[in-house]
Amino acid sequence: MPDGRHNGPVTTRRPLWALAGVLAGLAGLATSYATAMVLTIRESPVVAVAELVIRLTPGPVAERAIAVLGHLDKPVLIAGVLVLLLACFAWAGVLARRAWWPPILVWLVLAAVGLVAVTVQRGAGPVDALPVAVGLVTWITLHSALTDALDRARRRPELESHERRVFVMVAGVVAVATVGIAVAGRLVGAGRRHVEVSRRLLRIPGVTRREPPAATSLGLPGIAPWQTPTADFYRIDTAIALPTIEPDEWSLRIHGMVDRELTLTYSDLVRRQVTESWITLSCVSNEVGGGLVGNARWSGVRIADLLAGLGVSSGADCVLQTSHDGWTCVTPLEVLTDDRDAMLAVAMNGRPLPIEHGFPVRTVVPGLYGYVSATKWVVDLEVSTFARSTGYWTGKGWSALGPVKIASRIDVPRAGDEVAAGSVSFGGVAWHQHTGVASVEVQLDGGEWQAAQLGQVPSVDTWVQWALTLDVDEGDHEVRVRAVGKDGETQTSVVRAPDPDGATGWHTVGFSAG
Ligand SMILES: Nc1nc2c(c(=O)[nH]1)N[C@H]1C(S)=C(S)[C@@H](COP(=O)(O)O)O[C@H]1N2
Ligand SMILES: [Mo]
Repeated sequence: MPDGRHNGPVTTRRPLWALAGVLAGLAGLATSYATAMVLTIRESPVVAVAELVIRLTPGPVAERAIAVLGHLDKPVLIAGVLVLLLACFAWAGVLARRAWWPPILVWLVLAAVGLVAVTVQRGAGPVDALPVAVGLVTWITLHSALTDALDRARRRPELESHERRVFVMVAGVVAVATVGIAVAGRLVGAGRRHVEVSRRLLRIPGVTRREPPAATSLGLPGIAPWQTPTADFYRIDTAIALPTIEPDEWSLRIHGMVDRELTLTYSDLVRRQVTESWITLSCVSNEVGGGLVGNARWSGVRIADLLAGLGVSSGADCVLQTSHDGWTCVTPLEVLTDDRDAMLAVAMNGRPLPIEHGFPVRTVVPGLYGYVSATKWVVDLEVSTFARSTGYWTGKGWSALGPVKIASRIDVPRAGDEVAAGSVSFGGVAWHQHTGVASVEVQLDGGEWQAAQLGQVPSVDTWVQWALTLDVDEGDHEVRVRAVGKDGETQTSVVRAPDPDGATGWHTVGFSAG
C-alpha cells in the first residue's frame, strides 16, 4: 500500500472515501453473517452485539426502553447498532485519506467488540469467533482495495478519471457480491431455522420426559448432575456446517449382508415401538478427569429389533454406519443384536435430538465409545465384515474395537481448591457402561484406599455418582480415585493417552486445607 498519503493534495472528494468505508464495512457484515449462518444456528455477530448491549443495560433502563418500544426493542436496538456501524465505516473510509493504518485500527476495534459479544454468548466455542475473523479480513482487504484506487486517483491527477472508473467498478462488484452473500446466508439461515422450528414442534409418540430416579443423586454440590442437561452435554463431531435435515426428508437404508433390504422414513421409524433408557455416552478422546462424557435419557427404536426382521447373513460381523455428512464408523454386529438398548435414538432427555446431537436420528450404543458407535445424523447402515469396512477414526489409526474402559473422576474438590481443614467431602462420577461400577475407592495422600458411597443407578449402562467424607489436616493434599467394575476389574493405575483406544490412569487432584 502506498505510503505517505498525507503528502498528496486531498483532491478526491470525501464522500467517495466514506463510500469506500461503508462498502467495505457492509461487505464484511455480509460475509460474517453468511459465515455465522453456514457454521452454526446462531445469529450474526451484529445480533450478538445487540444482545450484549441488552445484557449490559441496567435493568430499569432496559425496562423503560421495552415499555416505550414494546416488542420492537430488539429490532430497534439492532437498527441502532447498524447505524452506529455505518458511521464507523464511513469514518474509517475518511480516515484512509490520511494514512493507511488509522482505518485498520477502526476495523480492529470493531472486530474486538464483535469478538467479545460472540464469546460471552451462552455455550460459545472457538468456532463462534470465525464469523468475526472472516468479517475482519473482508473489511481490511476490500477497504484497502477500494481506497487504493482513490489514492492513485489523487496522486496522478492525469489518471483521475481512469482510477475513478476503477473505483466505481470495484465498488459495484463489492456491492453486488455483498448483496449476493447476504442473500445466500439468509437462505442457509432460513433453512436451518426451519429445521429448528420443525424440531421444536415435533411430538414423538412414546417419548416421555422423566426426572432421574432420586437415588441416583448423592446431593453433593459440585458433582456432575447424574442427568447431564442437554445444553451441557459434550459435543464431538467433524462437521463444520451442521447437517440440517427435515424429518420428512430423512430416511435410513439398512442393507448389505441381509436377506431383505429396508429403507425407513422418519414416520416409519417412530411408528415402531419406542424404547427409553438412561445411557452414558463417552468419547475415546476423553483424558483422565476430562469432561467428554455425559448421561442422558435416550428414546428410540432398538436396532436389534430392526435387524431381527431382515435376515442377517451368518458371515457378517459388523455394521458400517454412515452419517448425512459422510462420517462413518464400524460397530460390531454383536453389540447391535444382543439384549442391550443399542438404538436409533430420536430424542434426548425427552425432547427431539438437538441438531448438534444428530437430529433427526442418531445411534447410541451402551458400552462403546462414540467414535465406533454413536453416529449422529445417521442415514445408512450396511451390514458387513470388519475385513471389508473402515470407519472415519479407525482409518486414522484408532482401535477398530472401542469398548469403554472403566473410569472415575473427582469433581470436588477441584484441583487447586482451598478447603477448610476438618471433614472434607469428596465426590465425583465413575462409569463402565454395560459392565457397571461395583465400587469406588478413594485414597488420600497415598494412604489406605477407602470405599465411597455410591448413588443407585437404574442399569449398568450409566455412570454413578460417588461421595466420601474424610478428615483432612491443614496443609497440601493429594486425592486419587479408582473404580472397580461389576466384572471384578479394578481400574488400572497405568497411565495411557487416549490414542488408540482410550486413556487410563487414576484421576488425581491436589488441593489444600487451611
Ligand atoms: N456424524 C457424526 N457422528 C458422530 C461423530 C462425528 O464426527 N460425526 N463423532 C462421534 C464421536 S467421536 C462421539 S464421542 C460422539 C459424540 O456425540 P455428542 O456430540 O452427541 O456428544 O458422536 C459420534 N458421532
Ligand atoms: Mo469421540
